[in-house]
Amino acid sequence: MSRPYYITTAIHYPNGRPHIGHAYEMIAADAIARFQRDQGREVRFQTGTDEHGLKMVKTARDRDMTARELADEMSSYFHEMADALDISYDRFIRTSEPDHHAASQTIWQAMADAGDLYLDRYEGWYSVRDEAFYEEKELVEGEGGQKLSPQGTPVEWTAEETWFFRLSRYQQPLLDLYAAQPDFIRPDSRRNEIMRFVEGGLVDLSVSRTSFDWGVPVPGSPGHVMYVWVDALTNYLTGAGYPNDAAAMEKWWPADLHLIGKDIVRFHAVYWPAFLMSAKLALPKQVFGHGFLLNRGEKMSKSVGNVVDPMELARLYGVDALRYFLLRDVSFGNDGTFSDEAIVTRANADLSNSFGNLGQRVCAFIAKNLDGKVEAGRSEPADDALLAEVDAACAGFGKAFEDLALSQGIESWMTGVFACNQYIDVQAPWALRKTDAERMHAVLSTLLKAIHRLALTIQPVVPGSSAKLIAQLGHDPATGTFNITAPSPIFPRLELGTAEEK
Ligand code: ME8
Repeated sequence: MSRPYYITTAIHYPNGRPHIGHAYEMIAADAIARFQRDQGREVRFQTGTDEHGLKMVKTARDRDMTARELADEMSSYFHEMADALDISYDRFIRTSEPDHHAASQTIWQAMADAGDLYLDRYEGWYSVRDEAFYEEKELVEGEGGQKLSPQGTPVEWTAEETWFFRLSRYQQPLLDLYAAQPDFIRPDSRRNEIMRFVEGGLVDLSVSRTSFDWGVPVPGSPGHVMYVWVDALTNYLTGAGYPNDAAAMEKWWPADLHLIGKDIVRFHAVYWPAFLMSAKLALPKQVFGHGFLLNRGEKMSKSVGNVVDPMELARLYGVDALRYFLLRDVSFGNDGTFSDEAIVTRANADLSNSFGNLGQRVCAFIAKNLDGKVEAGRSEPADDALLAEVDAACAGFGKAFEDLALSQGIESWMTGVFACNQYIDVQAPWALRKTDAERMHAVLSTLLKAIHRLALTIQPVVPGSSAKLIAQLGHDPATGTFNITAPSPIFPRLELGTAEEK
């Protein structure tokens, strides 16, 4: 029995509509989840929305609505996007849900019982945009001497009575963790950054707020709601059945992978393991900080006006073309850039012209001339050689995906597609029809096996299209034969769609 696999994305702030960065994270996590299911593992995959905190309160106030109304409206767009992009989540969690409040209050109590919480007065800098506290020494100077967070967001001076978490106690345990489990934080650049931060010393963390009430109430402390990151991180436990479902916890916790963006690694690799150690819960196996997507090399922002709606891209180019592009063209862990041209070029080169064309030519020929079926025919060594090459390409995909090297995995898979196209050129099955039908059958049957294998392998990346292709092949697992009926093109050639054509 293989072990169950629990994977999570960050939960997204529903203070606005989802953008392409959110879509990217869901797509990457989905491809990993689907890959793990293909390996025979039972997978739990969670995504959702992070609905508390000052940012939600302020955005709602600006829009003349309550935070709950804002959360309800915006969360539904994230939920719809997840469905539209074929994200195979098991739970879409909303932190305003009652079971999540219960989980957050339980972990809070466990940290209190450990003696790690105390009441004091907080005075310091807070960035609403990052929902983060910063030390004076971390701040940078913006235009006109304005103080900014290291992420470049505005900070405001905050002074209020709050609960503190004894983060300072966990400096050495955290450093020990990074040393004992070098894979706890990936990629290495993120790991180094976090180690430097923790080596620099940790100050206790303010973990409650009294200036607003949109959050999880602190147990036994009227007027205090939890700092949004305390409850946000706890979503991963809520999804695993904490605290009441011991069987689910036993099965799913600790999580195998928290997939998040590079800007929030500190919360996941410092605060989160410290909270869990304090509450005497097992630590997640890995935190992976993916890179940021840039629009034609530029950071996206509302003020620049270059924020891209992922649903629009999916509508223009198709969900699978978008998924394929993002996973193939961005080296996982690094920043990546996108543009309409780049999506169209990649999808046409790999999906339409290479893999799609291969499937379409072979299927259409067999449907038209052979009534959808091929016989074993007379095989030659070149046939087994091709299947071996395709097997190696697919094994390379698996090995790379196991290691979260998603783009390299797809590159490896593509070598199998190229091998098939070369084989067609050399074997020329269309010509054999008149000269050597027995040999033609062997060539086509080899190609069907290869295409089937390639379609199964790439399924985590382009699930909808692979499923269509696999259905079209009419594979009978009992006999290993194929029966092709009504083949239709699966990867259409894309044209550049511009915003004006909407
Ligand atoms: O940080 N490219 O939510 P969020 C790629 N609620 N990824 C991007 C991106 C971009 N341009 N912009 C953002 C939060 N992301 C918290 C998380 S988890 C317990 C709480 C990623 O909506 C970002 O790095 O600001 C994060 O992983 C995710 O989108 C949600 O960002």
